[in-house]
Amino acid sequence: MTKALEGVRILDMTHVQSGPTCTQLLAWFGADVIKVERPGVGDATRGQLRDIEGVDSLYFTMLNHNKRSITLNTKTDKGKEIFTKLLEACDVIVENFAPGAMDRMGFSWERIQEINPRLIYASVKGFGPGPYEDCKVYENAAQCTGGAASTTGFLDGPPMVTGAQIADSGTGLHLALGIVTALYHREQSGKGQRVLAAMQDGVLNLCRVKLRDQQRLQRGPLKEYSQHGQGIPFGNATPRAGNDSGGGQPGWILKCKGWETDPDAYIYFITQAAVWGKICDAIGKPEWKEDANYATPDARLDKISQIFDTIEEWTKTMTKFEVMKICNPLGIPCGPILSMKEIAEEPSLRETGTIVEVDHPTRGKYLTVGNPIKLSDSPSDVKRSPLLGEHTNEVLSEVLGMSPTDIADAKTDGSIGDETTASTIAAQ
Ligand code: CAO
Repeated sequence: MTKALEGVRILDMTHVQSGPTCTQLLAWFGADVIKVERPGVGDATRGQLRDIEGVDSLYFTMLNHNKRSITLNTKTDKGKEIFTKLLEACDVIVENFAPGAMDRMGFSWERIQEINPRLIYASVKGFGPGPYEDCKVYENAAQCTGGAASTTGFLDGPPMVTGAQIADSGTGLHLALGIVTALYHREQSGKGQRVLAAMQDGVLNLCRVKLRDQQRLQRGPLKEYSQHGQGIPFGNATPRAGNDSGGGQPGWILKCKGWETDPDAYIYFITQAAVWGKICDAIGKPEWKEDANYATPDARLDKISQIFDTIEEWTKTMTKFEVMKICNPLGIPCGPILSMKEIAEEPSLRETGTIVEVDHPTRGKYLTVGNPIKLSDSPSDVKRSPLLGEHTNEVLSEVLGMSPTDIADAKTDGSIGDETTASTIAAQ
C-alpha cells in the first residue's frame, strides 16, 4: 500500500508548535518532509521543557515525527544558494516565522515564484492582514484574540485558556488542509499559490458556535445557558458558560464516586431529549416523565441546574465507569473525565495507533500521539523525530546532487552544520 502523499516533497522551515504539527501530519501521510534548522541551534523546542539533560525534549520529539533534519544557515551566500536549490526541488515550503522573516532572508513570495512557479508557499501567522499583522503570537495569545478565552471558564471567574492547543495544533491542521487543497488545485492550474492560516482565524473558526450565540443574544436570553435558569441577566457579549453544552442538548460535568480525593472522578452527562424517559427511570425519578414541569425540553430549560443536581446525587453513588456502563446501553450520551494517565494506559488507544510507543537513539522509549486521521488504504506509521542535522549529508547529496567536496566546503564557512549524521547514528 502506498502512502497518500508519497512523492510530495516539503521544505519545512517551521518551529515551535503550530507549523511543526502541520508538517508532521503531511509526513505521516507519506510526504518527504525536510526540516531546515539553524546550524548548532535548531528548533528552540529541542531544548525547551527538557526532562533529560542533553536529550531532545518531548516537546520537540512529539511534534516532529517522520521528518528529516538538515542544518542550513539561510543568511550566508552559500546557504542562500543551497536554499534556492531546495526551493527548486520541493513542492511546498511551510514556515511560521515572525512576520517578515522570510522577506528579510531574501525570499519574498515574488522571489519564490521566480525560483519555482509550482511551489506552494504556506505560512502560519498570528493574525491576517490588519492592525496586528506584524505581531508575534503564541498559543494563549491567539486563544484570547480568537474568542476562546472570553467564552471559556465560569461566569463569576476571569477569562480562561484551554489545555487543548487549539491555536497552535488547531492552526497547523487548518494549514495542512490549505496545503493539500493547493496541491490538488495545482494539478489543474500547474501553478503554486500562497496559503495563509492565521491563528486568530483558526481559533475563531473553532469558536463558531460562540459567534452564533453573540447574534442570538440580540433577540433575547440564551435559554439553554444555566445562568438563564439561575435568573442571572445576560450582558451584551456571549458569556462564559462553565460546563454548559455548546449545543441544543443540555449537559454538565457531574461528580462521581471518589470525587473528594480524585480530581478526575467526574462524568460529562447530556440530558438528550430523545432519551429523557430513560434518564428519569435510571436516576429514580420516573414521575418526571409525565410532570408538565419536566416532560418537555422547553419546560426543563429554567431548571437545568436543579436537574443536574438531582442527577449528580445518582452519579455520586458510582464510579465514572459504572455510570458509563449503565448509560451507554440506554443511549444516554456521556463521557467520563479521563486523566492523561488513564489515556496513556488505555489499551484500545494503543491498538488503533492513536497512542504509540517510539524508540529514540538518545532518549529511549517514549509515548506519543499518532496520526488521529485514519485512511483505509494509506496507513501511517510513526517514526521517531530526527536528531539535529541528522540528514544533512543525505539530503544534500540525494536531493540536490551535491558532491562530498561541495558539502565539505559549505561546512567550512558554517553555511551547513557539522552535527551527527544518519550514518554515524546507524553505526552506533
Ligand atoms: N538560518 C538563518 N536564520 C534563521 C534560520 C536559518 N535556518 N531559521 C530561522 N532563522 C532566523 C529568522 O530568519 C529570524 O531572523 P530575523 O529576526 O532576522 O528575521 C530569526 O531566526 C528568528 O525567527 P522568529 O522571529 O520567527 O523567532 P522568535 O523566536 O523571535 O519568535 C514566534 C517565535 C513563534 C513568536 C514567531 O516565530 C511567530 O510569531 N511566528 C508566527 C506565529 C506562530 O506560529 N506562533 C506559534 C508558535 S507555537 O506556540
